[in-house]
Amino acid sequence: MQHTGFEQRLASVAAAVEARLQAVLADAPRPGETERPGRLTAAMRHAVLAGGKRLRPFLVVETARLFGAGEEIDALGAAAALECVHCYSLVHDDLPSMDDDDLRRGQPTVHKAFDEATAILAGDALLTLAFDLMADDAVHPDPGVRLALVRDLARAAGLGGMVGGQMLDLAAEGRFAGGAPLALDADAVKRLQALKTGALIRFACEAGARLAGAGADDRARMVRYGEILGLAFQLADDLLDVIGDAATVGKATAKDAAAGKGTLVSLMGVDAARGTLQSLVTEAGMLLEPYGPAAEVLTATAAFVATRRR
Ligand code: GRG
Repeated sequence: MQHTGFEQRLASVAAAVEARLQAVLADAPRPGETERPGRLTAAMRHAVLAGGKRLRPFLVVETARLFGAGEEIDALGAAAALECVHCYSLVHDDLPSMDDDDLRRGQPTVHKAFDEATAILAGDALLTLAFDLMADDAVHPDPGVRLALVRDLARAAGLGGMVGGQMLDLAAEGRFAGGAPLALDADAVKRLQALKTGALIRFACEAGARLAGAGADDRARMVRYGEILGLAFQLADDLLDVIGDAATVGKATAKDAAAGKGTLVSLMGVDAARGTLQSLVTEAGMLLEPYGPAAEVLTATAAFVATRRR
């Protein structure tokens, strides 16, 4: 697939998901709500609508498309739900007690633009809104499918997923052991990252397949594709921290080295990391081969993730 074709498709799904997020984050209460505190809604909008690549929603939509999801399925609704979880994680990750960042997507972080208490609540409310959206009748006519998505999202986001990974990450920085960073080996770093960033990406790929009613073999293939993509995503993120500049990346860089944090890039070096990224893209392509041209967009996604600049 041509690079421009891919970019157009990414931009078009991003615009569609953004319109959906804008609608669910309107000032007016949703059915079943009586009131929406204005400051909290504004902070949630700041967290969600200030740009972002919308990679995870894109994966939901494109994997659903690959397996032929029909009109009766609202993949965009499921995608918007997942993006709410992602945005909540960024808001909480930026808090003074976590990464203490002032800049995200080139904008002030939520606790800077508002205040810390509002940022905590905005994150909490985005997380719960995500499950509201995922459980919506419109997402899939079969309640069993919706329930499976809610369960899988909870697992990907929680103790054995992203939140657990964040805890391991803080521990690796030496936050709970008297201050010295832990010297993790590559395997330990990979396990940490599979939870912290990998779990949501993997969920995105499986969710699209589940929405479209793909069989167990296809779902397993999408899970593996999601794992490869998650690894590549994190490796690229670590590379950007070393070689990117804050203006392009949209957030502070060189933070890992400053925190004395071991990453795959610090363990293997920049050149080996680039080589590994290339191998991951090749592996993703091989995995998608059985689907032919229909999967070109997912192959292009792997290349995009590996070479991204922001
Ligand atoms: C605080 C519960 C909790 C979890 C935080 C995801 C996460 C866990 C922290 C984010 C810190 C970070 C920079 C991780 C590296 C990978 C990552 C998630 C980058 C941001 O995701 P992108 O690049 O962001 O998809 P955009 O802005 O494009 O949505």
